[in-house]
Amino acid sequence: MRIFWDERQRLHAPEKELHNGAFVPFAETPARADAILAALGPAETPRDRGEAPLLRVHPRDYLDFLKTAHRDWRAAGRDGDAAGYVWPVVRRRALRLERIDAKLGRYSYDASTPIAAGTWEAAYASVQSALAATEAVLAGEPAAFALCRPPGHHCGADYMGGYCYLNATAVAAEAVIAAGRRRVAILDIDYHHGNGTQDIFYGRGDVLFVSIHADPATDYPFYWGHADETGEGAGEGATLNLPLPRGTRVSEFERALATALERIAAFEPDVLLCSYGADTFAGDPISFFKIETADYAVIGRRIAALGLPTAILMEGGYAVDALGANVAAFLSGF
Ligand code: Q9C
Ligand code: ZN
Repeated sequence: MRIFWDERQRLHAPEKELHNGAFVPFAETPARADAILAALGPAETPRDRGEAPLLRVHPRDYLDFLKTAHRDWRAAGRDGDAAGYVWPVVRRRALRLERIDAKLGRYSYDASTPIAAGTWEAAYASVQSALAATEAVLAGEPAAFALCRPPGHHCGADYMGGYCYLNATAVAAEAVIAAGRRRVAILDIDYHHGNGTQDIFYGRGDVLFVSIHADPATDYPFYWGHADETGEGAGEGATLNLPLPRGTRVSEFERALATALERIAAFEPDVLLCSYGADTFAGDPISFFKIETADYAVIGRRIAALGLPTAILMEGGYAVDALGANVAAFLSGF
């Protein structure tokens, strides 16, 4: 299988994140990529497809914010990584925001997504890897893998969150449509609900979003991913959320997966994009499912059995020692 990764994706390396009230080492590290590359072998560097594909999803002002945030943070006399501390939840309105702290709040929804010196460059390169894998699939590869990190599925059109700054899966979906294909299905099997991806396509009937994830009643991102979120307008019925309880093992996961795959098959998409997170692993330090390494091969095989051209885009997975084996097992199913 063709594997895409750009060395610039290493440049994103925040020091700390706020976790359960304390600052702890940032979990979404470049070492994750090292672990995956060590298990998969050499990867191809994607060709640079520019900013135009990103602009199909993300507005100009948001990209400008991401590019300049860390510089503005330093200019304000701050050390370390840029992070917001106030969010415009009440009586929100369009304001011309100058102060970096105001912009950080405007363009984010949580406190676990700091901006370091290399964040823009890395997130941009991560999307380029996703576009390369998508193009390979459009050109006839049955499946391709993009080692996207930073990940993307919590990021909306104009907000970052959950370690995500640009939504690579959403940009890939729009690239598929721009290439003249009619329908795209997204299957998100990260432990956490892909709220950013859902939000971007919530009103769209040509992009099906199906997600299996930890019940947001107990797990991040809490406010989205509930079973009664089904889309709106032209997108009514084109969102399917299958929340599962903490402690879920592969047998229950497979039941939800069967439901997900049935819906995807009925949608008859031209391309499948799989937002794959290995944080469903039993040993994941921040998650609570009980999937084992060998299970991922079975899950991969079930998805591959749809027979759809499939781009697999990396999301979460924080048990670094097992991450390479988990990703390799999943890809082996294809
Ligand atoms: N106390 C992805 O897997 N932090 N993002 C949770 C819980 C955010 C995970 C903190 C987790 C985001 C792509
Ligand atoms: Zn996750």
